[in-house]
Amino acid sequence: MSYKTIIVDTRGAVGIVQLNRPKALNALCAELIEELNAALDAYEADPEIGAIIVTGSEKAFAAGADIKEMLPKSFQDVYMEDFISRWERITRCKKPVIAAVSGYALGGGCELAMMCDFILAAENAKFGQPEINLGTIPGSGGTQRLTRFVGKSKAMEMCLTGRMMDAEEAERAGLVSRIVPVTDLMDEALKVAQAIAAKSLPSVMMAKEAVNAAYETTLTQGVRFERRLFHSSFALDDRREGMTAFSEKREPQFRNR
Ligand code: CO8
Repeated sequence: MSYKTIIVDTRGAVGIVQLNRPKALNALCAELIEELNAALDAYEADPEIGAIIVTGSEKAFAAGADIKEMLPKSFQDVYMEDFISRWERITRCKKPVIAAVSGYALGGGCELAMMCDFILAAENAKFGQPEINLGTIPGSGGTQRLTRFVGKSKAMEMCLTGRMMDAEEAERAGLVSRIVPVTDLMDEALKVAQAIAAKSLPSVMMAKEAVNAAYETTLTQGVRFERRLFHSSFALDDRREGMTAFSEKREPQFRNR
């Protein structure tokens, strides 16, 4: 399938989506979101793919929702079409999704990165929720996810002032998993995605589901959910293979079942 606003590529078991509207700093328009969702559907359905990377350009992961597209919309328009609900498809991916962020991740761009499973940041990455400067507020989880990642004080300051956070501050605050040099970003993202894709996919999916449950449940419920998934993993051939390989001092041969 050919796309106009994204570039897709696969490297072994890793599916890559590169946001590609360079003239608009990858501003997220409706067409881009539909294409991103289609690419995610295809990677989810492809048994050869074990991990997905979403990235942008060196200058911008994404500078937010497309302001020019939003400008003429009325309350009725956004309310009736439930504007932005289509943007959250990425949160329903069962396969792991890594955001490789270089440059600006602002507004919806920051929200999109936070919807991924973790964020790998280049040294020049800048995160922010500048919607307040446009007379509006974050609309796709910015006030909620950012607060869970970095705590109330920082999230509140960023949402009320529109201040950007650089990569170092984002790493200190727990928003990104780690920082790498700009030129190494894709190599590092691929390395970590390939390492994940080499594991047993059903156990990767269980681990992802369990970590995500930490955001939705109490500790007691979360631990119980984790225990049930842990027990379920004993039904996997891959669990037997992993433990057998350890005992036999060899690498496991996972078959995703
Ligand atoms: N929408 C549309 N066009 C944009 C956007 C955007 N968000 N950001 C940049 N562009 C365009 C500019 O208009 C410009 O186009 P042109 O050359 O035709 O004038 C081009 O990209 C280059 O931009 P600049 O000349 O401004 O580049 P600078 O390097 O000077 O500045 C900045 C870079 C600081 C990133 C600046 O472009 C900027 O402030 N952009 C807007 C950032 C912003 O406010 N983002 C929040 C948008 S609102 C939002 O995201 C709501 C979220 C809703 C939920 C989304 C769900 C995922």
